[in-house]
Amino acid sequence: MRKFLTIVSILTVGLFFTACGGSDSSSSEGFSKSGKAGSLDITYSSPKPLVTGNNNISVKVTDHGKVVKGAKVEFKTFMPEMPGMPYMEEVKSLSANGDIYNGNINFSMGGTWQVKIFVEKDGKKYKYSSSVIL
Ligand SMILES: [Cu+2]
Repeated sequence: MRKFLTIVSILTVGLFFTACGGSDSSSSEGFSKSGKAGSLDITYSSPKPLVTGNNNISVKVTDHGKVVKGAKVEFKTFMPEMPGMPYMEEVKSLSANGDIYNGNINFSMGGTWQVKIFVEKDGKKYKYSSSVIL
């Protein structure tokens, strides 16, 4: 329960800063993180800051600056077992949508979530490892 209250406090502070950032453009209020999956560059983003619950996540995959289309992209989230909570995991296949792949990603609780993005293209498999804190 104390952890829950801590999370609520953090969220409240976060909302406070968001509310005070009125002059920011909407794009700067969103979420974005990038990294490498082998030779590929991966960016995953959301138009809004990530929240507990549903998030509209987009993944962009590029190969030396060129957009990679026609890949199979899976978005895995998991959280190690913690006191009072079993190991949690969800894998979602993202839908191709123009230059990006997207889907709804549900984070069922606050805390640190591990993120793995699996990309399969032309028989090759790539993996990007990341994490988010909610
Ligand atoms: Cu947990």
